[in-house]
Amino acid sequence: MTIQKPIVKRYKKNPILTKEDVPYPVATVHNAGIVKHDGRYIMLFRSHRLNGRSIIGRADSDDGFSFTVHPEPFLTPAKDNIFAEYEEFGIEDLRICPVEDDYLLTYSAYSRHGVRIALARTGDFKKVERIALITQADLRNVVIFPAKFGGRYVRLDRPHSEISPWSIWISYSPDLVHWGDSRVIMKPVPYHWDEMKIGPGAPPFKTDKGWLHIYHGVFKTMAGAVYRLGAALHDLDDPAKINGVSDQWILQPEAPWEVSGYVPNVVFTCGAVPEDDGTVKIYWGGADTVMCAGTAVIDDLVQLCLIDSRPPL
Ligand code: BMA
Repeated sequence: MTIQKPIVKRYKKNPILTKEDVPYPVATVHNAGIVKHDGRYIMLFRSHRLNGRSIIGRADSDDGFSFTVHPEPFLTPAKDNIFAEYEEFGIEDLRICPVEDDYLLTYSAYSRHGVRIALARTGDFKKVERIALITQADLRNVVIFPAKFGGRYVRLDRPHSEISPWSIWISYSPDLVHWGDSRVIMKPVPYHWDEMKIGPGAPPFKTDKGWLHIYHGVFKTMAGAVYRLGAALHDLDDPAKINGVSDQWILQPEAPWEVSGYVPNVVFTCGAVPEDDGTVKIYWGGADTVMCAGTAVIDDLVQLCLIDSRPPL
């Protein structure tokens, strides 16, 4: 089988969304979660406000490339109860996880206490209900699998550590609020493109060979960190088991708005939409400044994981 080159084909009219498209004052548009809901693409993107703290906006599209931003932000830091204390410094990098006819929204909640993950739920993208703060500090990048396993919800997460390079862990929950049985399942590889740290990216989606997870990996250079995207294939019945991780990255910063911007040399994903024609639309923030899109053939990503594999641990 021949794999399409490049593996991820950039949309010709990237970037697909910039701060100029947003009708309220923001400095950036990036790291968006995205799903197809009732035949339309809904994007929940992060923006830095002009005070440096982040909020989440909403943009809609019929074709997955051309988006219109709603006049008001979708989600801003909570004003009351426990969420207000932990979202004080802003909310970032939201993922939309389709689970049981609903959408679970996971996002980083920043405060003077560090960064932790909050979980909210929506069915229609109009009413949003905050459910719980589901990690302590410091944890980021939580994605929840679309299916339950042994009656439990399953998530990938990424604790911070001074001892080991930041790695991808798995945790389980009976009720979305209490999480445990955590263990590490995938680590960076020394002197490899993802050697500095890795983290969950887009919520995993089902293929006939396994759950495909597009993650980010970071390499430290003399000029700063380079963020790239990679692919891992989790076992269909047991997502803690990784059946293959692509040895090569699938996307690296190359376009002018990926190599330069607020944080140079960053492609960072929070969402991908698998399509019925066997392709997947992948969305990423370029240099923490703009939103970009591209497409890949799902089978190509699966083959890379299975044939050109590096060990997960
Ligand atoms: C990570 C997160 C992301 C960001 C990336 C590159 O640590 O903060 O939100 O896109 O760094 O700056």
